[in-house]
Amino acid sequence: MDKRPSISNMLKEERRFAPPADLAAHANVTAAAYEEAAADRPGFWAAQAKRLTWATEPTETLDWSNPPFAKWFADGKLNVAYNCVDRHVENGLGDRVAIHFEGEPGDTRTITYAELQSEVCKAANALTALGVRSGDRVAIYLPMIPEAVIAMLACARLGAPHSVVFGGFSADALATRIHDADARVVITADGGYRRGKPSALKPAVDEALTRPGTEDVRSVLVVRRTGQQDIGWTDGRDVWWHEFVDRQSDRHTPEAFDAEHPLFILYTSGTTGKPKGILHTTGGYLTQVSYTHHAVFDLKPETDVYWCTADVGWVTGHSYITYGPLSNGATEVLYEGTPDSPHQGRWWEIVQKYGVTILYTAPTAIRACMKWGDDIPAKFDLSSLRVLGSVGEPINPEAWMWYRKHIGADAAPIVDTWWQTETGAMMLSPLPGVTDTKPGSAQLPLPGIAATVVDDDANEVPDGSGGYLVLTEPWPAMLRTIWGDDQRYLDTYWSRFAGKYFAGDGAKKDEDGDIWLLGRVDDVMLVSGHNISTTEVESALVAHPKVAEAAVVGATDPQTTQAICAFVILRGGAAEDEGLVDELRTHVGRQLGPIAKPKRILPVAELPKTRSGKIMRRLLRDVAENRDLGDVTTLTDSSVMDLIQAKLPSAA
Ligand code: 6R9
Repeated sequence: MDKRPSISNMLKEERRFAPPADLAAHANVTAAAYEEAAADRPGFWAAQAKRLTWATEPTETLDWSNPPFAKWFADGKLNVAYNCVDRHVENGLGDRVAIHFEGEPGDTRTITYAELQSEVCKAANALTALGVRSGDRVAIYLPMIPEAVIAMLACARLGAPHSVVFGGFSADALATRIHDADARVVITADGGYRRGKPSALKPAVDEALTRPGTEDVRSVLVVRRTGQQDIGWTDGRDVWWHEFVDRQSDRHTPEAFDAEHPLFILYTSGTTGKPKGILHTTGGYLTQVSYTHHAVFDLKPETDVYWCTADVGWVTGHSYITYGPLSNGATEVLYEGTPDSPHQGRWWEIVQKYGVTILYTAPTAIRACMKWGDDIPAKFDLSSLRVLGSVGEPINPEAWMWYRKHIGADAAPIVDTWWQTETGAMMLSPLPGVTDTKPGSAQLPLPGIAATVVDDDANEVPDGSGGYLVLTEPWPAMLRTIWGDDQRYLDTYWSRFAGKYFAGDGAKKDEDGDIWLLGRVDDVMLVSGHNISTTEVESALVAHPKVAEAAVVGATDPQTTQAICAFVILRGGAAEDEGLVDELRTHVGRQLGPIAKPKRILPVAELPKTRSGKIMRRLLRDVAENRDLGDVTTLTDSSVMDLIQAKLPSAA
């Protein structure tokens, strides 16, 4: 077999931003954390585990006797909901706001920690009354409303692993996930608000429960969110939350579970094959999400107002809406809707209204805001913001600069956090009070994490070269397996490089040894013998003042193996004139070298995205190669593909 050359390192980025002096002076975590962790990694994590309140303190830290099946803190016992709720109330913080809820239509709810405690207790009592016992699986299919967080915590309180299914998924996707996890109860709502309209959820549950493999679901607990939908009702199976949960006692004694007790299963969409049920457990997971939320956002729970814009249906919502912030006693915003309903300044209006200090969002949203124009955030007072986070995709340096300048007033540090559903918690990120940040780079493993970049033969690449991102030591929040499929766990993550976790992402080390993510390995393009990263070409395109967003793919080409084909979205106001394509090709050539010049460039109105906002390059490759489109079910909006195909002169 031909040995593939390593991924090229073409993009050079010289800009550096030092942490603000007063943030650095009062930072939760300093450079000493790296040294402590390097000297004794398990000892470092054992110290972080003390952030939690254990019913039985662990004496063991890591059991790696049967790799890659890890056990962390195995002889410790704790209750996750107690750690996220009750202990704060016991510590006198019952009146602190846990959640500022903002519904899309503008309705609001303020929930203190004391109120959260009674809501979670009532929900736990309700689930118990529905027969849920420790170890039973519960599916949660809800919009972004407080009950989503309450339901997760109620399950955690009972030791009943939840499987949250994103509310935008179809009845089929829901049925597959209910079946795979063998869930017995489903928690849902009549509907939610999306782009100014009520959008139904319950009918999808009814449909899912007609599919084979879901017969064992005995109860469906239904939140009345919109009250505007006619919904079907199955007596004896369906119960209203407001009738059944609200009449339960608001007292409930939490039971302590083993640190390795399953906490949740979360399915990764995955581009091929059946979705993988990623299994996370209790003590190690909570330790790492709590620590990283404290360290990476420099959270000061007394004064900060934190907002993560993700959906609880994704891992970012699990770890950085529910478990991380609440275990730290944070005050957070929970927003139901989309960034442009009813207007394109909605997010900035929310930041201003609640005085948000820490914002955690995704590059796709930042690029959308760039496209809508600088004048929109400029209308709002964003001066409360002091730390900005990014997650989900590589952030193009120009999007990073825009985020810093137009949202962060050229002062707030940006933490670009690399991690995955599988890693459970953040793995690579700058620290806001320590790191000199570089636009577009996740930079370095967090204290206690070991990661590097290797070549095809598993050798670490020298600084200045590209390869594959691997994790070289076990970490507390790591997935424990794929639910019901240990072999797939071994094959997917641990077989590519012996003894190392293969993340599936391309990456490079720059001259300082800092790590840059280069996109999924499956998307890397082979052009005339060079492996070229999609991320670098996209970033070069986004660096042109007329481009807001870009997606590039390698399309089969008789001369060069693959040819670079770029789809670009222009910034508000930029015209699609004749010279544009040449101008962009020249610009990329100048930024990265002639080899990276796209052969074709197509301005488009939208790009195909997964429901969590990641660009789906596979579909664009199908278009560029004039193939029939593959599976489009995970797309947010499948009509964008028709628009893109219509633009292609060669398409049928
Ligand atoms: C948290 C989350 C994981 C994949 C991951 C990578 C991409 C996430 C990133 C990033 C570059 C970052 N990714 N964060 N790429 N820089 N800061 O998104 O989990 O949905 O499982 O996706 O997302 O490709 O492998 P998940």
